[in-house]
Amino acid sequence: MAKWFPHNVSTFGGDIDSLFWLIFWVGLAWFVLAEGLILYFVIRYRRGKSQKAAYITGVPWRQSAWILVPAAVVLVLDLAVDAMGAHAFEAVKGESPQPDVRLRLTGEQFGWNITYPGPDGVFDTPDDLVMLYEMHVPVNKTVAIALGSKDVIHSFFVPALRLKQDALPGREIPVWFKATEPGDYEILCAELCGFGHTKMRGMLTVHTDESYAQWVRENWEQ
Ligand SMILES: [Cu+2]
Repeated sequence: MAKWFPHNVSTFGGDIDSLFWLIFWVGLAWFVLAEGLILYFVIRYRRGKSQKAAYITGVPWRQSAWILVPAAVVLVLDLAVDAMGAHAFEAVKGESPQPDVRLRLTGEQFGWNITYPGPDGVFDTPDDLVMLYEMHVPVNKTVAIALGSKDVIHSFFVPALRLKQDALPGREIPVWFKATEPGDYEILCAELCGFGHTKMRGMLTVHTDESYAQWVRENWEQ
């Protein structure tokens, strides 16, 4: 069933997938139980000669239990999922590891602007390199992204990295990842942002160390 997902190529992707399956199985178990009970009651208490419909006047606590007990169980399961997901949350949204590559990513109707600080390592200097739709990173290196938006809310989504983060105008949100396999992976916008939303796609190229060095040589130095 894990074949539903694109192949995971990020260090925290496994944690995200485990969390997905945990929520999936808990949800499925409740779905089967609830629908099963409905079916059982429909058949067991169907109209027949032997039974008369009861008029329920209400016995507050005994009947409330039908709501309160499942609500308590749902709450306990919810807190359990939170507790089991804390590790994944900490990995993705907590303190990011020391970055090897830093870049700025700005969503715009309808594209992704990717800015590299260039050879001097400082943003907003003449040697910055700005690319549209193309992100190049080395494999097994920590990439730190300062994510923003020029206009409306977008959402940076790379399914293969199990990484999705809204991009908000007027705010810079830190995002990080470490890709574990070289290849080309699709970048999508996961927030309906206007007429060209579906065309707001880019490509993340994860290079081997040598091919990243070559890409830097060919693109950073004039
Ligand atoms: Cu968008």
